[in-house]
Amino acid sequence: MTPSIPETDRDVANAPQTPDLWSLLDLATRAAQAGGIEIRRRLGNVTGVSTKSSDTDPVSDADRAGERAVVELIRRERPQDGLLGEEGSNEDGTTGLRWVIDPLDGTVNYLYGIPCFAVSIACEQVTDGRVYPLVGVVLDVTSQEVFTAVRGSGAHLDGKPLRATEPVGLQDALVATGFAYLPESRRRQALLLTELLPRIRDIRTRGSAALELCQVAAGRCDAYYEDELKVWDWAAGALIAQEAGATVTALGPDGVLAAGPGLHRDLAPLVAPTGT
Ligand code: 2AM
Ligand code: CA
Repeated sequence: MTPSIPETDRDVANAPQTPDLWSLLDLATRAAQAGGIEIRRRLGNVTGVSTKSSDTDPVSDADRAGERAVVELIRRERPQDGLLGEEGSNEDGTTGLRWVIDPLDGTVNYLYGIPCFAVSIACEQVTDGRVYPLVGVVLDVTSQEVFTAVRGSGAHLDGKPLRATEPVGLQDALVATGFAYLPESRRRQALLLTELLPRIRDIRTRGSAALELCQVAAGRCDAYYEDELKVWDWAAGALIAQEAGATVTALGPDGVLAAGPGLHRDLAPLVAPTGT
């Protein structure tokens, strides 16, 4: 006889709604496209430029319009979810889901017309103070490449699976990094680089954390580290790199290190931020 399942263990009627990850990915992708349209429309004719944390940390009407477009679409389709955006969106929501939005990552490139800037959108589940990334989308606005990831289902570029490089020895590693906006942070970051650069193949710095993480996912770079970021810079890209097989960990309180597992082990002690 089949043992019966104790009724107290099962509550089908009141089971919490589990989100359909593919529909979240679909919404994230459409929201990124909507933001991208606003960003592209203003390219070459950027208005309303001001600075934020320092004189070299710009924001423009394009950043603000991009975030408005993204938020409008998400609010329309999932009005109860939380929101956190670089340009000020901040709502708690009631579903336990939170959308993390960088409407224009790589703002300096954008202002110079350098084709390396992106819309980055992640959707995360926040439960008991812990954050579980569910889906991530990074749209390279110029090339129109769409990098995506769904937790547990891999990372893709325009539908093709992505794989981070592995194994890569330290001396063969092409390592990407970026620099903070504050002068004292840059001095510290530059000093660290003087020790690292002689030990690796070379350094790349593209000015967009979101796209750097996608380059690692696509094997176009072996590693990326940067130690003064905000969650919207890396939330989507980190899931994309991780789902492509990279190890992605925190670097200090506000940074991230992403690389294939072996290279990650080698790099971690060399790129840990120092107190100076
Ligand atoms: P942004 O273009 O949206 O400003 C460049 O090093 C990368 O790091 C970019 O993704 C940039 O985002 C981000 N970045 C640099 N300094 C930052 C800071 N102090 N706070 C948040 N993001 C920063
Ligand atoms: Ca950013």
